[in-house]
Amino acid sequence: MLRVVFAALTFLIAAVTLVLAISKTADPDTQRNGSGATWPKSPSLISTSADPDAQPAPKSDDPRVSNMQWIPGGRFEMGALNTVPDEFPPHSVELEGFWMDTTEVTNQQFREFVDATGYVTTAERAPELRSIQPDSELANLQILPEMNKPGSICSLQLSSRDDIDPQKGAYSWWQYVPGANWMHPEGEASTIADRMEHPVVHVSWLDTQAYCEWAGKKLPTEAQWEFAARGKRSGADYPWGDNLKPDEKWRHNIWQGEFPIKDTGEDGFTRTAPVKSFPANDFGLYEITGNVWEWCADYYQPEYYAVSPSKNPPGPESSYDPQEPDIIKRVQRGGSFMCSDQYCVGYRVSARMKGEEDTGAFHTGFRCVLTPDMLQK
Ligand SMILES: [Ca+2]
Ligand SMILES: [Ca+2]
Repeated sequence: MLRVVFAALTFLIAAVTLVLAISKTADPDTQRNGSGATWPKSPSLISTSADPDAQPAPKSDDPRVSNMQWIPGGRFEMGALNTVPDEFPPHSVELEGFWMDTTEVTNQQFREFVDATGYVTTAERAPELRSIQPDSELANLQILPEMNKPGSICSLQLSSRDDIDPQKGAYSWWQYVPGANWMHPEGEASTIADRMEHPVVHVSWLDTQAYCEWAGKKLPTEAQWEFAARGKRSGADYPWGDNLKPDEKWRHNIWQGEFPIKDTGEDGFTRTAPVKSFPANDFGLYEITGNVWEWCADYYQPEYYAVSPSKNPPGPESSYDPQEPDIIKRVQRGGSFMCSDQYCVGYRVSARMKGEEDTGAFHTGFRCVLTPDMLQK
């Protein structure tokens, strides 16, 4: 029995490496302004051809679509210039229409799934290495005995910058917490009793597959996710446009204040927010950015955009993260309440993240899609 601690550490490394990637590639003069993150623009982005009136949703009595939004097919420019290398190159993608969950999957919905199936999430099981590439030498690693307990990854509350150990870096605040899981988001003493309409967290990609099988849905491809998040605003930084804080109002749940010392909660929340706390995007999707990261179906490869097919791209056939080639990773999108303009800026609609597929965290959840071919006949 091996795994979770190592998985936790690799997840954290992924977060740190994204930050490093941004710091290396972004021009500080154009990365931010006083009101938040403003990024160089991709020139000549084509307009999305998505038009709800042009492609109405197929008529269906299927109950699964009752809490979903129809995302009409269309063509859009996926990716971005001058941001993080794995968002390059911007490329034209054409998608067929699909339905997407109106909100992130909530604790209430996940409770119904667990009650119906008895499913036990990876965070509740004994640690085990499940996301190692075949034939990797890492398969022989052993987890430290003191860490060999069920649990998941949480961010600790720091009291000052002095709490950051230069040797440990991000590990100063990200830690593996025994007993943390979807029912106990901050550890054994915490509860979701008053958070049933919050997004479920601490779910691994493997957990999402079990949920999808029960719900008769599937995870979005990365292309479906970005198309849906952009709405009809091709080329914009955020689902609503290019201004992070239009009319001085926060439009999604992210981090305000000095990261990672003090989240002022100016947007109303310092942890997860109940779904539908912020305005929906053009397609009627709530919290598509911010609140919690959302798992996608795709394996992660940083250079996939250079070879991606233009129509309904399914993602690469295998995982390859050059920074950790032995680890099998899947894509995450949209950023979370932990994202700051001083840090990962993962709430941009083109921003990509990666996670070990058997590892969740207290800021990671998901939402599902349904395609017309999946409708009940
Ligand atoms: Ca917040
Ligand atoms: Ca989200």
